[in-house]
Amino acid sequence: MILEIVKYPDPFLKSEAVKVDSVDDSVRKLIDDMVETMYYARGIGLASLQVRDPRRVVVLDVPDEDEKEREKGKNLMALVNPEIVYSEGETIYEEGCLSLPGVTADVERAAKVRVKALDRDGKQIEIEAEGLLAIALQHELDHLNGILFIDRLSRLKRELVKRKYKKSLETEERAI
Ligand code: GNR
Ligand code: NI
Repeated sequence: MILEIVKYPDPFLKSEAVKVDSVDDSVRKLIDDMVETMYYARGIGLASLQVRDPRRVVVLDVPDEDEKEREKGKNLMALVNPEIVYSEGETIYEEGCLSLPGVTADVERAAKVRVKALDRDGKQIEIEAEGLLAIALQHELDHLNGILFIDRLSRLKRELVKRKYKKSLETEERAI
């Protein structure tokens, strides 16, 4: 089932997602719906708060750098209760977000991360990532703590991006 994506400035995006007690069928249903919604929206990742669900779940399918056409499902992962256990280095990447369509900005993050989580069977897993996957993991884990990529910008930059976003919403309304 395709779910509606919550858009900024909806206050739900600022809430803190809650830990999942056990990975049961209802969590697997949420994962499946989030995967379907992520592909429908052409995102590389999606966090539960973006579909108005408070449970700590993220899904990702980040294409390989040498991948020309996106191969659906190739790098698909679902993470329950994900936590960053180690990070190193710095990198800057131009990020976007399905909850703030139409705007992007350069965001500074760790270059490498190790993430601990549960998979869809409730099994403990650990992922080591660099490149775009490391960036997307940090972007999605931020969402679970109510943090958007614009919150990682300087105040001036953030105000500029917010103004641009609000302007694009207004023109979108006028076009209808
Ligand atoms: O689809 C997405 N692309 C993206 C590009 C650069 C950095 C992060 C992302 S995540 C985003 C999907 C999304 O909003 N996930 O929360
Ligand atoms: Ni996002």
